[in-house]
Amino acid sequence: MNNLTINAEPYPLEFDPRKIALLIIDMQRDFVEPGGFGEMLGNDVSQLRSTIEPCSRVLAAARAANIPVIHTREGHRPDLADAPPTKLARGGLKVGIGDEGPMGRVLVRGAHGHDIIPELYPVDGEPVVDKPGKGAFYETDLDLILKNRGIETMVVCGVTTEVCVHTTVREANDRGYECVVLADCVGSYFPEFQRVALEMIKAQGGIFGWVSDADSAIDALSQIHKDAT
Ligand code: TIU
Repeated sequence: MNNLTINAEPYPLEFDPRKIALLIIDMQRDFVEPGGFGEMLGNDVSQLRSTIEPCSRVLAAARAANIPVIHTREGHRPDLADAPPTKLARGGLKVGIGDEGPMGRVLVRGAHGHDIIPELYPVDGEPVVDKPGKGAFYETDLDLILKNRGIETMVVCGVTTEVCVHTTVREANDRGYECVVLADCVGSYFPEFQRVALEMIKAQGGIFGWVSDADSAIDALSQIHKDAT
């Protein structure tokens, strides 16, 4: 099958439909529901909830196009051995990482709050990458998973735009992947950070990626014929 394009900024992104994946970053209760890590940090988590509907439409389009879908979750082992002491201490939180919160232990694997929200829950065959850091490549097998599937381009959704999405897209860019971040499918607790974070990605000719939106991505994905992947 011929290459396709996604309408994006700073210019349309051409991709090989056999080499594209959807990456959904940290759409966990801990970030998008009250009582989780995001709220413990002092944030209004309702700021992120507008991402859920467009994300779920892109997820459905990716599944229909039969392209790989990979989910990530930020969090730690129950013994916290993979959590840097500096991260545990950061912010001097009353209820912080590893402590018991309304949704179980905050940002700990296996806790209710750590899991992905039901609206975007992975199905069989969609890898879930558990990451101890903000970047999805740091101390994970994401790069191996992508290489094994021949992935070169990623459509990126998730939270938060200026933290885990930015860190991951920067890491991906340095490894030679091309990322297109969907503006309405990524969210920040801070409207100003959302705006500037997206500007930063696409500035300077797309210094570390592209920016598009759910409808444009769905348009492009809908052109992928199921049997071509
Ligand atoms: N606090 C914040 O904005 N984000 C995080 O701590 N993690 C992610 O972005 N997933």
